[in-house]
Amino acid sequence: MMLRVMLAVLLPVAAYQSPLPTDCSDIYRAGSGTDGVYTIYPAGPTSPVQVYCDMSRDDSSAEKWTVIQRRQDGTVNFFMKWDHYKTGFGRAAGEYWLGLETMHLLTQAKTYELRVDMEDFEGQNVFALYSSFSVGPESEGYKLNVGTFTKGAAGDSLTFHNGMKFTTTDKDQDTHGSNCARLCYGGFWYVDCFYANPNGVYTWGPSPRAAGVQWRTFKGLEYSLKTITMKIRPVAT
Ligand SMILES: [Ca+2]
Repeated sequence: MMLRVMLAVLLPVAAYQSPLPTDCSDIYRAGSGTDGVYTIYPAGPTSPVQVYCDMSRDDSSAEKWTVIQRRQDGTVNFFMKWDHYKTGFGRAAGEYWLGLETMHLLTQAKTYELRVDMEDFEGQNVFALYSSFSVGPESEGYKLNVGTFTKGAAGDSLTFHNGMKFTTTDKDQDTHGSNCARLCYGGFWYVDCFYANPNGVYTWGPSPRAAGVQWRTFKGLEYSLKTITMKIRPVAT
């Protein structure tokens, strides 16, 4: 009887002292400082999500980057439908899309900034940094809210997409007369259609049409990038 009472008192306290991590910053604070795949719980203890944590970039900050999208070798098909973009696909150790629902849950819980790292096939590495990033609820089409472009030699190809709902081949929420996901072979917060197409077809450099992995202000609309990674971290308070 005595033991049962003690457990009832102790268990909630223990759970409170070790909350499950919701992003890579939480994992870093819990003592893991190396880049790699970790498990986060943005939707609670019954919904683990595998994610890649970039712990090493920008060592000076106590906040660390959670990768939400990554292309690097063309091994994962990104020409996917709504349900896949909603729940996520690919593997955290390689190419993947974290999922719109998880992005929404993460970015409604904390204020995040966004960094987009990219590389061409000639070895140029550039980035674009945005002061804030959040994804609205599914009931509002997973609308993109991106803050000010603050710096980066990649230039600003994302502000154009700010405020747009997400479009896939089977869910047209763009402003184009046709469906941009079909025209550009991806899924994104298309307008009519894009300045950035990070989820386009992986086509190894020069691309004859605007359907590759593209960032217009870096390499134009006829060049598909070697790598592109979207990552978010809490804004230091
Ligand atoms: Ca349309």
